[in-house]
Amino acid sequence: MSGLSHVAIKALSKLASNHSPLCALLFLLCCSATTVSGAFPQSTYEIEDLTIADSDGTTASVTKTKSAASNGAYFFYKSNAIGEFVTFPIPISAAGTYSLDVQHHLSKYRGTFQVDVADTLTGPYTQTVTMNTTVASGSSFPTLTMPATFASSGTKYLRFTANGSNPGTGSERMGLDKVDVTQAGGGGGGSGFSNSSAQLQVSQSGTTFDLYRKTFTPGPITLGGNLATGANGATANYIVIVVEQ
Ligand SMILES: [Ca+2]
Repeated sequence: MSGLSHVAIKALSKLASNHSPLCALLFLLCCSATTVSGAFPQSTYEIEDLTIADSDGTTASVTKTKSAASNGAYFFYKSNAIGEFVTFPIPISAAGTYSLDVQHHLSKYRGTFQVDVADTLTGPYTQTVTMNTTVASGSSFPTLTMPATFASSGTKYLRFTANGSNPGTGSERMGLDKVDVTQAGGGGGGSGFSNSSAQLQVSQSGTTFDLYRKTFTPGPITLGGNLATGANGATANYIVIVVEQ
């Protein structure tokens, strides 16, 4: 089953239990769809679920469960010296400028780190951003935003390198929770939607819709006009699919 079919089924399921005007729109979309092609990749990656592509060799690293973490868990990298690193592959669906939002664990047992990206596993690693925050107490999961530009689609590499100790405990360990990958521009309704590379064809005219996605936190959502700033190649209209998470 394709990712979009799964989305459509979830939308219909929601329609059956809640006859709101928004769900009626979802129903119209599902009945019109005849063909779905292309992948529908995630734009959120739980770091504890990613496969390590490279590291300095630190082996005592584990997945830790914590209710406040995204998906209830994060990846604990037991780096104990500045310069130790771990690298993960990240799929990028299209060339362009992105925001990579890295959610990480902050506590007195976490040091600081930098994030770099590369087109190949061996580098060069560039576009560095640095997480400079340490705390003496408490536990939280803040987000570090990393702008990144990719000249091509495909597998890219995200490297986390310990670059400072927690002054209270001397720890250089890293807690890595998730990465949200959002392409700048593209998608009707304004910027911030990432291109899924999937397309939707409708029966009436053979028109093709490019599918973009974005994750919102609960609350009111305002979508701009079809040709609002950030639109990329939009024409007549756009359709919204809502998937509850
Ligand atoms: Ca997580």
